[in-house]
Amino acid sequence: MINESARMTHWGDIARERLEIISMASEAGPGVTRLPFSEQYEAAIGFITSWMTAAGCAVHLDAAGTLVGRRAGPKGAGTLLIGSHQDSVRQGGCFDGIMGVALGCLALEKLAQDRVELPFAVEILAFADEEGVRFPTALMGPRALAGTLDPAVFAMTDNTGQTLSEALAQIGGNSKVALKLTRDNKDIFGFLEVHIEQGPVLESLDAPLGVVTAISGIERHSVQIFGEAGHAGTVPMTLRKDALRAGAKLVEAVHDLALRHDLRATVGALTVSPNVVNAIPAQVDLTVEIRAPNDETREAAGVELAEICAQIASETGTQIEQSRSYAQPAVACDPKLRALLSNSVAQVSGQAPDLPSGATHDASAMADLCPVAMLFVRCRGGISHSPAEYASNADMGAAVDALALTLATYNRAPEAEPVHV
Ligand code: HGY
Ligand code: MN
Ligand code: MN
Repeated sequence: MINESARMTHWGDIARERLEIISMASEAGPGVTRLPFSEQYEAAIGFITSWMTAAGCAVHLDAAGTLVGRRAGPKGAGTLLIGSHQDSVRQGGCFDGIMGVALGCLALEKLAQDRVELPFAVEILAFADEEGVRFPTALMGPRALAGTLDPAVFAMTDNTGQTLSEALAQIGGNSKVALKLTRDNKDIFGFLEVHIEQGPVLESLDAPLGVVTAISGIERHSVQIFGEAGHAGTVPMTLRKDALRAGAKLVEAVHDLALRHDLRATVGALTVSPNVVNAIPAQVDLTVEIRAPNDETREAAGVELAEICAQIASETGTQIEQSRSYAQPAVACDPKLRALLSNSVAQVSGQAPDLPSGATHDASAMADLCPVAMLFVRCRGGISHSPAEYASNADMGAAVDALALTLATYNRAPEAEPVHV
């Protein structure tokens, strides 16, 4: 359990209050469900605008649906970007993504309160779609800024048949203009993302904060298994072509694949048709997601998945179609920004553990624009993508202090490696 430190953190309390309020910008049901370009997304825009304004920023919504809060700096001094995503998974927690936006704004508020002038501009970015839950794509906002956005994504549809382009236009975005949002990387000298760890490492170290070394790569496969519908009472077991039996074999085989390659692999979504008690499943559609800090390992596992599908198809008399629908390379965090963050974290919390991120983030795509670094905040029980997700006020307050210190000391970047206290 997290032993709440005695330290009452003014900033952590404000963060809690703001996150509790914005968590109501959600569909009904357990936890937070805030999908991109939905009415919940638009409700959240109002709250985040007030946070950014309180942080002394001029606020605008860009054509990709990213809310941008800019606090100007001396002319030509360059810009440091801070941000994360405001969307959530279905029935997710109150912290994933949005906490990074809230704490970024509070760090600017703290600096203003401490009368610290920054020798550069800062932008707080609230990206619209990091989770990729509504459309079969993700990271549109950071990719627009990095100039790596694939125009084909705008034709992708959600489960109602609405295209990404239509959904974006509904909130005032514009897919054509979004393709022209590429930032000049000479002006942008870094992107910092604060994020709940979504894992148990910091809690196991009794550390409130940690600094990310690298972000795992990810690939997603869609699999369709075609069997033969039939009467559950009359078709002998030996004559069946049961799509769900093949699916069950595949779920187990994916688990074993992950153990063999020491990576993470998940069958997260699965549908059965006709999905009735007295008919043999004729078709199963499922997704396989593979993640690893090393791209070669991940890609080798992706190739092996195809062989596994072929093997199961012949064992069960079914037909299996599998294709890779999404891929994102692993990203190393920038050594200089990491050193800066580590020094601040060490000063604020007495220790600065390094750790990799198994989850992917907006920083994964921002790395195509500029150096990136991530500050992790302890996550109770390592639980995330769940209503039970929790970060303490004390830890969020420590993150605000560490982020503010990092901004204030940016120009005195340490030459040495990160300080380990
Ligand atoms: O899936 C992820 O790693 C991120 O939460 N979108
Ligand atoms: Mn997430
Ligand atoms: Mn996230």
